[in-house]
Amino acid sequence: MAKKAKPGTKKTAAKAKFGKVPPTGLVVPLRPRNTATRWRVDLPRIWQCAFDWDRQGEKQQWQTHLPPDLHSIGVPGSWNEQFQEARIRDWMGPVWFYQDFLLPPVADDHRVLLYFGSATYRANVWVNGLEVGGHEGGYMPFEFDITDALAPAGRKNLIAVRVDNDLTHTTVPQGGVPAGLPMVWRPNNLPNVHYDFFPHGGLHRPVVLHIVPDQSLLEVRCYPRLGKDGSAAVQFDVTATAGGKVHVRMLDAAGKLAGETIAMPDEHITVQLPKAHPWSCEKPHLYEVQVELLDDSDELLDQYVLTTGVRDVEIRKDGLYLNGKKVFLKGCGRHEEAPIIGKGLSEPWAVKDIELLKWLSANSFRTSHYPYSEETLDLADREGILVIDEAPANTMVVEVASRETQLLHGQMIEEMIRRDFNHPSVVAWSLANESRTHTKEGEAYFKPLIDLAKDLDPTRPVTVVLAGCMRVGDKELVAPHCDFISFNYYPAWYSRSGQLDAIEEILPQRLKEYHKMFGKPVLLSEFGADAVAGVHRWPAEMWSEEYQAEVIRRAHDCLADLPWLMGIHPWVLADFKCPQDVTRVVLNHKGLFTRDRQPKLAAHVVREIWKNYRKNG
Ligand code: BDP
Repeated sequence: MAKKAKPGTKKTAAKAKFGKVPPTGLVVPLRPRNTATRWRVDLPRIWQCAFDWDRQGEKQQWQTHLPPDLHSIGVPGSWNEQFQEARIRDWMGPVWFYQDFLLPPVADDHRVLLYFGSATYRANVWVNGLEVGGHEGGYMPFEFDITDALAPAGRKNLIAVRVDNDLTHTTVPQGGVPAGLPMVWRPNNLPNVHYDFFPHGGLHRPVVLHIVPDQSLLEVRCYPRLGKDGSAAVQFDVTATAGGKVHVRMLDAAGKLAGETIAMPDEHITVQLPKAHPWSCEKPHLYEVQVELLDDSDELLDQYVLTTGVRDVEIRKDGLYLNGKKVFLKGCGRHEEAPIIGKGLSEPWAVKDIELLKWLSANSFRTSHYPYSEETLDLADREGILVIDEAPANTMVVEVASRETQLLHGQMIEEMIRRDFNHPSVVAWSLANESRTHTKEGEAYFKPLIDLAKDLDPTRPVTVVLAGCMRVGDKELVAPHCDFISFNYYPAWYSRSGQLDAIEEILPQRLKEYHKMFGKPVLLSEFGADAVAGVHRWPAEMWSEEYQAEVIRRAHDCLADLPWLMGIHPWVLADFKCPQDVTRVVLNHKGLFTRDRQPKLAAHVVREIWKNYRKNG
């Protein structure tokens, strides 16, 4: 007999736009490296590009016939700041990139992969006119096997890439979301995104040929576990295009063999380290991991080399513990961007930003509001800086998102976790910043994403950053599913503007409320004030360096004794470019440093405070 539906069930079912988000099992490309079996060939860093203003490029065969109006463009880099035209600065549509290359000699039993560190926001790629693939999402690597599209030896190959930065209600992040909807705080932004950073577009990370053997390794994941007796066991998940024996060697920082194992296909791979050197902020010890795929006669099929660290991370009631020791997070949110290059990778800028954090005595940062380059994470590994790795989802207005958006968001989380899994510096996953987390629909959107992240990585805590400033009296429905609370809050700036006393009066109060409500440690993941460098006012006034410094000093004073406070991250490390809007003077000026990385007064104040602040957690 058919069951009778309970009253109201039908309505709820019809409304259920979001659902479970299973892992897709996608493969994130291994970063191209030279090894005994692999060859990385970097492509030239000046490309040609054409702006597809009418979006007719594909119809007009731009994949094979280069349009007449070509510009030179630096890659990695964004198109927005390399030219003198406002139309190019603000363009969020398709742009075609061209590069040609001659192939070096490639052995018959090797494949040629074309690898992109990232393309913002989506890319379609042709080689010699043949479409080889596409990718959506602006901050993750992707690669295509182009072996069958290549020209005969000695002839030039042409790469054509259509990069499109057009964002809609259903992309991640969203764009063009109409005014009037909740969280669309800056409806007049130009370009039309409602979040607070410039939507740079382009080929933002290296483009590389990776020549790999036919039978090759696809993915390597390390799960370290520290023993109580000073030993460690590192379990490896290795996938390859074909089964074979796997030989894993771990070398310590001095290059000495620390442990090794050989496993048959489908066997568990575990390397025992009798005397482990744990990775920590003070001693960021890294192991080199050499993974080899062998055939039946022990001939080497493929080799991949990476670095990792051995450490335990855990959230307890009162904060984050690394190797059993409490660590108070001092650091900042950041943006991976700089003048002219925009969001293009620049190793000197990456080094400088880590250097600034160390100069401040910081021990951490959040990759607000998208995953950063692997080069940046390597630096964090090497310098002992803890990272909260954030998916590229900012201010998600779930009301206009679709089920496809949720699945796409899930895919981006999966890519981030798979790409960054082996970095010891990454201690937590943040799945989004300031989104709709206090409605039933928001919960239906986020809870499956949290489940997905925990399923993909049971070893790290998961958070979704909450927009504290907007929510007095609202009930957070996503917070109970998170391992710790990340809370952005701007007293004396967005609320009670100009009133420094607001810091002492409402900041600890609000944090205490959240701690009481959820019983979890709380990270103050953003707070602060804009200061235009060179503007001075005493008594301190908004927009002056003194006001910003006072906001930050007072916050540290009044939060010093909250035992469950997990950390303090003033927003933001350096000023960064924003869309045009009446609330922004070209840049967001909440940086402790200017956009060209010179300290404001607040940087000196923070440096003084952090030297001794909550050293024991
Ligand atoms: C927070 C956002 C951040 C903004 C910051 C601000 O998380 O992206 O840049 O406010 O307004 O709400 O400065």
